[in-house]
Amino acid sequence: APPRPALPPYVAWKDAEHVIVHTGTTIETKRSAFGTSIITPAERLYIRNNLPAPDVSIVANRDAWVLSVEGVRQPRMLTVADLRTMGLETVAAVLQCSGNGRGYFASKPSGTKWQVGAAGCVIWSGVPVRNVVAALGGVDGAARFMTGTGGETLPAGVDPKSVMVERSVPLKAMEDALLAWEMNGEPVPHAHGGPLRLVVPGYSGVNNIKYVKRLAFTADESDAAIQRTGYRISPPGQKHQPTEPSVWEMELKSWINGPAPETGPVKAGWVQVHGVAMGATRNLRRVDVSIDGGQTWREARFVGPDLGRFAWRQFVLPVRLEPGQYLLASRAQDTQFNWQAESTPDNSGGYLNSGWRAHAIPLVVV
Ligand code: MSS
Repeated sequence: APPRPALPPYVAWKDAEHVIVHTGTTIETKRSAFGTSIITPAERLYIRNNLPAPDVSIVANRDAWVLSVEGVRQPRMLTVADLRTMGLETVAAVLQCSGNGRGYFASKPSGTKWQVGAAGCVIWSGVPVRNVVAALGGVDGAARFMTGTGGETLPAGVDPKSVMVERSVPLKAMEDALLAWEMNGEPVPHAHGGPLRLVVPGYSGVNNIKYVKRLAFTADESDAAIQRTGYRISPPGQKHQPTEPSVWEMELKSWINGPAPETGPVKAGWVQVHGVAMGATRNLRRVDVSIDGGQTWREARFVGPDLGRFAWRQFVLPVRLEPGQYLLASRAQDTQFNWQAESTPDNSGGYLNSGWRAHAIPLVVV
């Protein structure tokens, strides 16, 4: 295999030993590096940039960052300093790239071959979008979508619509959305969207706009390519059509993080099989673990605090294992009795892979 690229300068502070650098704009957490205490540290959190990140000077004076709020009765430019006076909320939420798990689709869709590590569970603090909207007189009557625009400087000589990071989500997502300036107890790192990020809990990564500079309540979805013809669920091998479903809400999903294949064989005896489970937008009811690739299942135990429906939960199942080969799998159930799918239909973008079978991992016991 060719040597992995080194961490690029804008994320030189990441924990190189615990991430996989696919390219300068796609970096994932190793399966074995998630730990068992729910929150993903910034140093291990994945990175995905559709455009090169803006210059780090944008975080020199965080309070001065300006957000334009449009599609409300009294549109206004607000600084982060203004936003800090308008409310405060904290939410634990899974941040997961739409393409997480793409590497497990049989059709080998083009794009980064993410395994499980284009995801993390982090705690955001900021002002609820609904507070800001209320302070500006409410949304414009015609609005059906909430549209966020990234603060990147666009490359010259190309149609801005073809490259800009601008995503629309259904207006109802506003209820849970935050304009966040803090992540895991620190100012949002520049690489993760500081000074200000639009956080849409329950919605896949791409909808969580970094360095957000414009928040608009719009009658139509953005006509940027990333919205119109990007991030849609299309049949394998086909181009995305603007009429196909957009990648918005995430799916019920779980996977096992340990023992991970990359840490090698384990000794016979008691093994603590552990992983994470997310309900996307719903609370979890239970998680089952299998050591025989899904032929038989046993209920695992949740570990640690329940940080709410947008976070993931840690689970464990102690098993006593003889030497041999095993195939570890997990499947989650939400409080509405939905089970995690056995497999996700293949799609051309390789999005939202949540099937338990594809995420199973081998374990060698010696
Ligand atoms: N934002 C902006 N502004 N830009 C870009 O590029 N990307 C996306 C989101 N947001 C972007 C944004 C994506 S796509 C993702 S995942 C995310 O982000 C990531 O995050 P981090 O922090 O991790 O890096 Mo896929 O669905």
